[in-house]
Amino acid sequence: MTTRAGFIALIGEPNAGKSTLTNRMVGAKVSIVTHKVQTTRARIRGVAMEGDSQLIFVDTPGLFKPRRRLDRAMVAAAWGGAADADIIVLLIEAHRGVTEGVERIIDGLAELPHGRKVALAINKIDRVEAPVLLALSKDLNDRYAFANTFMISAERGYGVADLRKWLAEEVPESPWLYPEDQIADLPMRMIAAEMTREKLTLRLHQELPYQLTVETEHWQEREDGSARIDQIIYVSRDGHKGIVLGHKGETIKAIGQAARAEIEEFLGRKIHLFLQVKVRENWQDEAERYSEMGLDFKDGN
Ligand SMILES: Nc1nc2c(ncn2[C@@H]2O[C@H](COP(=O)(O)OP(=O)(O)OP(=O)(O)O)[C@@H](O)[C@H]2O)c(=O)[nH]1
Ligand SMILES: [Mg+2]
Repeated sequence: MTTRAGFIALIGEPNAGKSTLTNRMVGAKVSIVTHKVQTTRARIRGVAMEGDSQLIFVDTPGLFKPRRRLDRAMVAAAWGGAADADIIVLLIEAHRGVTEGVERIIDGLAELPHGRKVALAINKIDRVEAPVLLALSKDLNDRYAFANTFMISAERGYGVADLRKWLAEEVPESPWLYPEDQIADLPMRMIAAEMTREKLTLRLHQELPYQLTVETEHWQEREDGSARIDQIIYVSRDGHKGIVLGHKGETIKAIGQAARAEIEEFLGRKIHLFLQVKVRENWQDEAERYSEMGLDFKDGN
């Protein structure tokens, strides 16, 4: 049997649907998804099998004009993921078309190692009519020599099977790189922290989700098969702590319940989740916070 395996980087503007597509390909939620931009902060690998091919999807942070140190580290992680991959899939939002951000990304593609294969996936086709799609596809293919173009809805699953089949043929001949039953390449403590960050992002407004980070501090297995997980939510201001806690601690309680339910579902066993909020004014300038997130601190320079 000839086996194949390769890394497929999913890149695009924030909110394009990269994490949704990763999860759909893997068949499980390995990367968090919200309706807000800049949800994913580091590279997250999800593993999928298609026939004799192992497809390792590299979900990346969205590409945007970075301002803060954290932004720069995120964008560097995304381009780094693209540079290391066997195949790149650029996700575009069908209803937004060729934005300034998309133009900038296409310019960036020219700087990748020569001969890198890039496919185009126009996502969210459930939101537009067919003629719009055809015009958009032509416009984008005039701008860059994509190896192939797919029209998909990551959320509903349209067109995803075609994309997956094509990728399975395109990845290089290689032994499989992960055990067949592995679906993610991210420590469980990080996945658990991400799940809590997702609930915080969904629940808190405006800038606050961007001003916090979550870390799993302790993970203790218990004899009854359950686990106790202690996490710290770092916020940058005293006022933020109050908002995260909420009146009589109601906000943090709801967030904790939602996160626990999701971690339990992922692990298939009982979890006791304890959340603590700490004010750490300069967490965005601390190298350790970045390594906990899976980012390179130096990239933020
Ligand atoms: N209508 C529609 N919505 C979609 C589709 N795919 C993703 N979405 C929604 O788009 C939003 C962003 O999805 P994500 O998967 O978090 O996007 P992302 O590219 O990972 O975003 P960042 O991590 O912020 O870069 C979510 O609300 C998704 O539910 C789709 O095919 N159709
Ligand atoms: Mg994402």
